[in-house]
Amino acid sequence: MTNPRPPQGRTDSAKNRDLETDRERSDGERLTTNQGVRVSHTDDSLKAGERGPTLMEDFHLREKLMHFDHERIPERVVHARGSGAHGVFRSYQDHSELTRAAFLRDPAAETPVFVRFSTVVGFRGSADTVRDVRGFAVKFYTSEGVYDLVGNNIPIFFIQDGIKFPDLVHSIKPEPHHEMPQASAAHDTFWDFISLTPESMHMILWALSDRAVPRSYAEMEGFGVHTFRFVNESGLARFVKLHLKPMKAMTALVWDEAQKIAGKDPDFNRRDLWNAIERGDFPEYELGVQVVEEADEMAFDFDLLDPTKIIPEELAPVRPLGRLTLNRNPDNFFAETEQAAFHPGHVVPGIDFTNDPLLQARLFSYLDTQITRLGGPNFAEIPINRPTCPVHNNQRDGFMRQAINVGRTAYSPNSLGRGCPMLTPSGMGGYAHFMERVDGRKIRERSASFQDHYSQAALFFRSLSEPERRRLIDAGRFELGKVRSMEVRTRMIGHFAHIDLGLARAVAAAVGVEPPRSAPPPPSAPKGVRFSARDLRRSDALSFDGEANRRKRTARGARIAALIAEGFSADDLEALRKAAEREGAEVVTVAATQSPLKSGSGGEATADESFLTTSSVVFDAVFVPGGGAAAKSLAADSDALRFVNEAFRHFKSVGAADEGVDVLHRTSIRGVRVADPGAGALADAGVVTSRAGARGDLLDVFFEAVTQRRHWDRPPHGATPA
Ligand code: HDE
Repeated sequence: MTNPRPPQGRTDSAKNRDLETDRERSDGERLTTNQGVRVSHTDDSLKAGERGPTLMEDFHLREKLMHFDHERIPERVVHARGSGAHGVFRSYQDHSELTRAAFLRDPAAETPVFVRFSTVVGFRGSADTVRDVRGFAVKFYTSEGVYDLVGNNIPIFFIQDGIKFPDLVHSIKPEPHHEMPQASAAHDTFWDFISLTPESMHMILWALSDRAVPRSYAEMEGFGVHTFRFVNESGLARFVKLHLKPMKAMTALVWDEAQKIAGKDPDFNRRDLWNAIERGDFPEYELGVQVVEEADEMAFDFDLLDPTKIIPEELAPVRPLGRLTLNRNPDNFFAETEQAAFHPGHVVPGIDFTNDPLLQARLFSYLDTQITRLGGPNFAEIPINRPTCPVHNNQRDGFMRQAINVGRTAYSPNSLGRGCPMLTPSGMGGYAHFMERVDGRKIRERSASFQDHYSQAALFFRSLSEPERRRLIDAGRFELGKVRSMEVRTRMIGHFAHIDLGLARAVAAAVGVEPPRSAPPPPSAPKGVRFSARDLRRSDALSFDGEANRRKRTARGARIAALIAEGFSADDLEALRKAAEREGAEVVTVAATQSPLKSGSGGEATADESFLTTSSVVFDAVFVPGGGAAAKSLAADSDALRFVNEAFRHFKSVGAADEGVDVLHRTSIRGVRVADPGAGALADAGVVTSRAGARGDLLDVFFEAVTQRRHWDRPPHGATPA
């Protein structure tokens, strides 16, 4: 049995990689049947005469069709659309004090990982850029067995108890009578359910925020969501919340852009992940934990077992544990990404559960679902799911069993097999569950400590910057605007009023609901708590415009479109490319066609893309080099003008050198200043121009603008058609 391949170094480009693989394959490989018999002809079936019927004895035809007829498996009931990558995890130091998990104790050890990112609602072929939660599931192949961290990019969930999960999912999936809409929450049944489920309000605000439209999986956080336990060698347990923080700053798409990308490049996030790994710009994250002592279980003004609550970082900082690096693309999507089976119950010694009722239900569901999806109980034997350490137990047989177990004894205790496989005492590495004391009556009830549904939603809203709040309100207007039932809209506005009156009024005004005049008073803080989230003014980590995220912004990985036409300035383009290379950004030339064209200095160039094959929505910035003739034709080309208008409207950096500035004059960009003839670099709201060529300060200022990614300080875009 082969275990997951160890990570390998970078290859130069996706193209080279495919060629290499094809070359390897062509090295003497012969077409055979599944039984290994060499095939001499595969284009015509065996017939009785040239125009006669096909013969049953054509074993090659029968096998080929039989296999094809059965090559689909059921997609995941949720998180069907996903993309995977291999990588490694390395602990920063020995964290024995916190946990006995070996992979967190040895900074010299590299633990292989497989990560799968996903959207939740859409079918397997749906678009990447829909408004949705993103799954962030990590499989650590540790020396002590597989540990799965099956998390999301939002630190909380819609419901507090797993028994409501089928209801939640039925409400958000396409409506059952006509199976519409695809991959979208913007329809009546979802908001009907939500408006009757106040516990979902905190999650709803996150789902309406930028978090639900990530620009890149490399620029997104991951969270374990539930409170788990870390247990150290001496049996000391602590509560932990797991975090994965990207090394890059978090970024998002704007909604108009996200919807357009869903049509122009539905694989946008998948492609971004694949390309980043191929070019060696490995996505990296820091695994960290917030730690709460067992004695402090009741010291907060929310319940640690309630999965609709965060622990604000101001109350418990995130302690960095180690670095996760994604450095190898899968070889085969189906074999690896599709067949990966994650399960929050896959834990290793040192990691344990709590009584969070959502987590407890998950511990059943994931094992159960794989039986339908992967065809039986032996899915742990599929290469992507196999531990890297040995597996010995008395589980036997079943559909698709791969292991050939030897010997007579498949039971324990036994003496005929010399007691094997033997047990490992907990002191020697065997798993032992934390001995939590449990005492209670059997009841179907929710704890009173789970009842505050609005305070943390309010904390989230007030932690956002003004532009973030505007976008959240717009998302609320969009989603509720798609809901036909006025009753549902009105109920939702009622909930929003509990969170923030301004939010409720702004959404109400757009969806025909009477804006509420006053807000219900916020719940008073429970007495005697030591750590209060309700009393926090704001929490920096919740906002993309927060201090911590702003510090991480760079231009690395940014994709810049350079618009060119016959007569463009090759010097400007070259200078742009050099500067981009220094910053780790990528320049893609775009022209009216992909036929060769001449630069101003007579050199020949062919654009990477044309206005037909690409669109400004898949770029982070646009730049127009100088060159009189080029500027003239671009200024007369409505596709070029739309390209720039759209980038402007989506708050992206727009740069232009020399005559390139004339192109900007022909666009609908208004309300920002551009450089005068003969003047050096001028930046206004992310529009960076110079009439002194694409050199020196222009490019410095342009890349400074690209580093900021979006420029929310732009004048209202009402006049910019795109
Ligand atoms: Fe999942 N979830 N979930 N979920 N979930 C699945 O398992 C489920 C929840 C998450 O890339 C399914 O193998 C229940 C929270 C991710 O393969 C299924 C409940 C969080 C993935 C399932 C939850 C998640 C899944 C579907 C409430 C964040 C994709 C296919 C009790 C912490 C993993 C499968 C991958 C997938 C059940 C809630 C994350 C049906 C019952 C909370 C990232 O078993």
